[in-house]
Amino acid sequence: MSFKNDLFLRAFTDEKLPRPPIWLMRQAGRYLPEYRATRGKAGGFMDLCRSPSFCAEVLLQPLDRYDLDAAILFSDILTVPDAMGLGLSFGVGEGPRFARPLRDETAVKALAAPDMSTLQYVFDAVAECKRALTTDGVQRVPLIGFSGSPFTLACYMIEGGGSTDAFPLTRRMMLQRPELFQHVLDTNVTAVTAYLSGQVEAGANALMLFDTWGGVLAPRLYRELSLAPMQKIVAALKSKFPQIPVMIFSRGAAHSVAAIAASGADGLGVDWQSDLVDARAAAGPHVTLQGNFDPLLLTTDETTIRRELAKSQEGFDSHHRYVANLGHGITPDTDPALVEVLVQTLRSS
Ligand code: 1CP
Repeated sequence: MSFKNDLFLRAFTDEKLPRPPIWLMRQAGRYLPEYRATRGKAGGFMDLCRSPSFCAEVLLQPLDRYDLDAAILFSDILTVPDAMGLGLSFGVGEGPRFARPLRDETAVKALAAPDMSTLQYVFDAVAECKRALTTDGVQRVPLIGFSGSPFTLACYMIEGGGSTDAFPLTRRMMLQRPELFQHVLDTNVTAVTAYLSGQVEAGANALMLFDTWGGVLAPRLYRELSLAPMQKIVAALKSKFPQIPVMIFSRGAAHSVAAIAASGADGLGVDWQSDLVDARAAAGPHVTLQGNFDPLLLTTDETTIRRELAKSQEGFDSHHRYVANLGHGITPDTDPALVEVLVQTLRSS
């Protein structure tokens, strides 16, 4: 495969780059009017995810507007528990809901990794996204595939949706019925390994594990119940696909940067509540760091963005093993014009 722009993949080598590559978590999404239009055409959010051609359409929208160095598959982390039969739905203006969350022993014991054919629509979306990025055999930018982490998926599967209170039902099962919780994690490890392998086979050039909720755990439990399962996945993927970079993004886990860096992952996401300089000191020089601008900056103004970007990179070598990104996903109230300011400011850094 040849790339028109492979800067993102080169950030996973020891090469000194002319500038840091840039992409933005949730770069395709509700802040873009053209995304809202496509979603309207598709029907609901899951209808969008189930249509490879609509996925490719929204994947290209941020790339056509901004000068970005990577594309991310358009899908969601909750496709995997949906394929396990938990019954995912998205109400209008609401977060995700599962009709059959894992609330008791019977439900947990019945849980099994899904047949990957139920997720064929995601692999088809990867292949279609790849086709949409490619002209005359040359791929515009690398394509990132992704999954939720076993722990983060378990949070949604047990709670039955999002939580504003650190997933109390999930943490109660984890504390009181550790063997049941472990079964959920083990099932997720098997499912996520197969799911990400399928994405690579369909054409993904790099992989990312989104561990949005690992940071609700105390450091000891984070390492045991969030990082350890991710490490199993990373080991399996690296033995099958040694050339594919794998990144871990654990939000709120600054306490464990050194452990994440030692996990075998090629890169780690730094959240907006951490410092890049501290993360580099803890991670050492051989792991790629990605982050960590506050997504809220994209709802401020040009002067604030320029000032904060300069300050947050002081004393940090952004040309070596670094991918510029936000420290969490773009929010729906983002001003698309400020995304342009951010990208252009980073381009000249
Ligand atoms: O209404 C809509 O159109 C749906 C909004 C939306 C979008 C655009 C959801 C529902 N998911 C997505 C796409 C998505 N989700 C992507 C691909 C787009 C891109 O990055 O360009 C990715 C990588 C995700 C990952 C995801 N989904 C995470 C992990 C990353 C993170 O931001 O923390 C999580 C936690 C989810 C669950 C989810 N899906 C959607 C929502 C609103 C949520 C959060 C639910 C909650 O806990 O409140």
